[in-house]
Amino acid sequence: MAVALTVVVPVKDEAQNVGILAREIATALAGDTSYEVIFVDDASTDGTPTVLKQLKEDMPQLRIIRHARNAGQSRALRTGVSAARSEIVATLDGDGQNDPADLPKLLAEIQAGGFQLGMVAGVRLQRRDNWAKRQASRAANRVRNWALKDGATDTGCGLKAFRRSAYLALPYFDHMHRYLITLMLREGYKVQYVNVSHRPRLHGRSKYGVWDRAIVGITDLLGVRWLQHRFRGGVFETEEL
Ligand SMILES: Nc1nc2c(ncn2[C@@H]2O[C@H](COP(=O)(O)OP(=O)(O)O)[C@@H](O)[C@H]2O)c(=O)[nH]1
Ligand SMILES: [Mg+2]
Repeated sequence: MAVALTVVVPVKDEAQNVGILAREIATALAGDTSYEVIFVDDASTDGTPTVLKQLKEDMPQLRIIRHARNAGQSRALRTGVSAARSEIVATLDGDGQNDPADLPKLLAEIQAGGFQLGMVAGVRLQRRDNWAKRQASRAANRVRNWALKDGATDTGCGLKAFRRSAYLALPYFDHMHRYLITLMLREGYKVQYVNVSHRPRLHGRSKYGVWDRAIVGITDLLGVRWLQHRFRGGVFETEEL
């Protein structure tokens, strides 16, 4: 069965968050849109699998895919996008910090755009993270923008909508989910931005620390810069009939 939209949610140890989030997604998309929701459980060690299984009993749109071992957020996203039954895919974080009520806005934008619009990216106007994370993120963004010059202001926002085929053609590497905007632009796609809300994490803890993120961040920046240079610009091809 084909659907108009697939919502992909990567989760690692979010037992207390997934139930609330799944219901919020269903509320946000109730109406005309045919959709499915794929939770990609990245080998959680808490009660996440049990909660998801229970949810599925009264949410027929729900699909659960489980990694046999922990493989990270980028890999979980790719697993979900690969499994999606629609060309338009939206993503959001599994901890409830992104508000599913923003999904219809992103969906409307990506549907209204032509095939050259690769992605609609959420921009969190007011971050609801602690002070240390906000400062670290601000500093990281400055370095990132200096190195990549792609105009992205909030690359870390989990709320995004894109074309499945465009996403699956991007080069894959661990942590690539932080560079999706850059990678889309590199292929010659346009990226549009939509302001979205952000909420505090209600349950569980963040999976990323400030320092581990900074260290892999430097290697990633160098790698992504290299990728930007080793490219001749996007090509949209036509077939002679
Ligand atoms: N699949 C998967 N998801 C992860 C992993 N680490 C974090 N996530 C998910 O990615 C989202 C963002 O992570 P979070 O810890 O909230 O990061 P923060 O908001 O930047 O503090 C949440 O939905 C997490 O459950 C991981 O190793 N694998
Ligand atoms: Mg979070």
